[in-house]
Amino acid sequence: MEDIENLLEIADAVLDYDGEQVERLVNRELDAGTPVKQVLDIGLIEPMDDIGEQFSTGEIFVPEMLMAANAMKSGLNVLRPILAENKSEPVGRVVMGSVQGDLHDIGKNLTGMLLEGAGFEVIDLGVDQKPDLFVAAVEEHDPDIVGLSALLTTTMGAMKITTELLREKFPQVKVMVGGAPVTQEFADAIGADGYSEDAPGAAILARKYMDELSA
Ligand code: B1M
Repeated sequence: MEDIENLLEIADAVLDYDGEQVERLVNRELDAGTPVKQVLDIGLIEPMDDIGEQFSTGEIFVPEMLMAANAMKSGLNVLRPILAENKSEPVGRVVMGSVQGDLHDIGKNLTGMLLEGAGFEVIDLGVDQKPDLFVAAVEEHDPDIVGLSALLTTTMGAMKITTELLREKFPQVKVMVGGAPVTQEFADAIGADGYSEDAPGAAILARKYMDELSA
């Protein structure tokens, strides 16, 4: 119970847009031995849902949403080395990015960190990536998997175009999609190989693909 209260203090600091405090409290929890997943889920991810809700109801605006995102990132930066540890020989290579028109990158970054933690080499293209840039990145890096992230209903079209283009040009490369508005049905409809609703699920899916590719 005390642990939960400590974790809610992190969430409060995100809601106060106080990155320094988030960083300090996340370090405190790690020193105390609190499981990283709890710090991530309760301390960092859950308050972003509150932020989204506050934005939807007009209580806050884009600058506040950005400040909350930056506060959350201060905490993610502390967790990054832990989430990405266990590295040895890469089990596979993933190119990933947020699709054209989409500037959201927190979920993508988190997915990238967990893929690194699962042993993958991750080439992160960043945000707002045109379909052609994904194609060029596949030609350059020869990945096993491409991961696409979209957070806006308006950028799901770019996800569709990118997936179709990748499917046509590189049938051997697995395309994995995710992001808040994306669903399994949408993934199936656009011809993606797979969908995961969260970052840990994406790492599990990517491992499954590598098993299939090496079978
Ligand atoms: Co934006 N935004 N935003 N925003 N923003 C949402 C997404 C929104 C739902 C808020 C709301 O209205 N309630 C809404 C979208 C509505 C819709 O389309 N349905 C919205 C809007 C409207 C906008 C703008 C249009 C606002 C405006 O300008 N009027 C604008 C668009 C900018 C653009 O992209 N062109 C905009 C801008 C921004 C900021 C820049 C201010 C900032 C982003 C900062 C950043 O990312 N660097 C921001 C933020 C912070 C949010 C919310 C509040 C939080 C997003 C987030 O980081 N969540 C968001 C509301 C919400 O989601 N609750 C909102 C935490 C993160 C860990 O979750 O990214 O979902 P998420 O990732 C999850 C899963 O989706 C999954 O794994 C993660 C969890 O483990 N996942 C994958 C993600 N990618 C994956 C890939 C995979 C697998 C899983 O495989 C490859």
